[in-house]
Formats: sequence, C-alpha cells, structure tokens
Amino acid sequence: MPSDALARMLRAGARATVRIPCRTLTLALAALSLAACGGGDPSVSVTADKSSLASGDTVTLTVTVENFELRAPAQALRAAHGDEEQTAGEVTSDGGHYHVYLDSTDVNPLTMAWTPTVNVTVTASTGPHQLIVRLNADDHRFLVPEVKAHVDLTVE
Ligand SMILES: [Cu+2]
Repeated sequence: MPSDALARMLRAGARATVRIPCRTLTLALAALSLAACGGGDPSVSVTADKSSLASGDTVTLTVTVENFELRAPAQALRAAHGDEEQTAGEVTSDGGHYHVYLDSTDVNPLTMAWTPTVNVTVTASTGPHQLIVRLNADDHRFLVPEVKAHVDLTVE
C-alpha cells in the first residue's frame, strides 16, 4: 500500500475517531445543560390555616414543592401505607406525592396527597404537636435524603 494512501486512511481514521467523541461530548453537554435548566434538589414547605385547634378538628395544609412534580402514586394504596418496606440507599424522583405525619415519621402517616392543599383531622392530646410533610416517590418510598417540612400546632 502506497504510504500516501495509508496516511490518508490514518488521517480519515483520526478524523472519524475525533468526530464521534466530539458528537458524544456535545450530546452529553446538551444533556447536562438540560439537567441544569430544570435542576436542583426537590424541596417542600408547608403552612397551616391555623396554629391551634381542638382535638378532632381539621386543619388545612398548603404544601409547596420545588423541583418536584406532585402526581398520583403509580400503584394502589397499601393497606397500612407505612414505610416499613423502605430499603437502604438513595431514593430520588422528579415527582411523586407526600405523606402527612403527626409528631413522628416513624409511625404510619395520617394521610397522603398529591394536591397543593390537604385537610387533615388531628386527634391528639392537649399540648404542642407537629404535622410533618415528607415527599415520596411514586412507589411510596420516601426520598432519601429525606425531604420534609413541618408546622407547629397546639391542641387546646
Ligand atoms: Cu405514599
């Protein structure tokens, strides 16, 4: 093979091997910028329409999320709807729903919702309490690291 032909092949080969990674890199950068545009970690905040109530009363929570789409769970509500099946490790999602707990996330939630407001009936002893909102993926696993917020309530 004439050496100039070999040189042309090598140059063509060199161009090809450069061109493909460049295109891949461009796509990777485009994906990165898209991710950056919609990016950020999910967050949640919550407010209540009252700060004190009698046991058995209903409070309306307004739940605001960022970088998280509120949507219906992908599967039917489990009987207990607890978090006992949570496995170790990171849990991420671009959307899901939230559970509402009274005082602790170690117990079964009072309710769940994927609406911006939710009515919660609080039956509790006299004194200070918290309603805790925690974000869940579509399969009901809570996000890890946890994303949660709470409001303080006094039962009078
Ligand atoms: Cu759930």
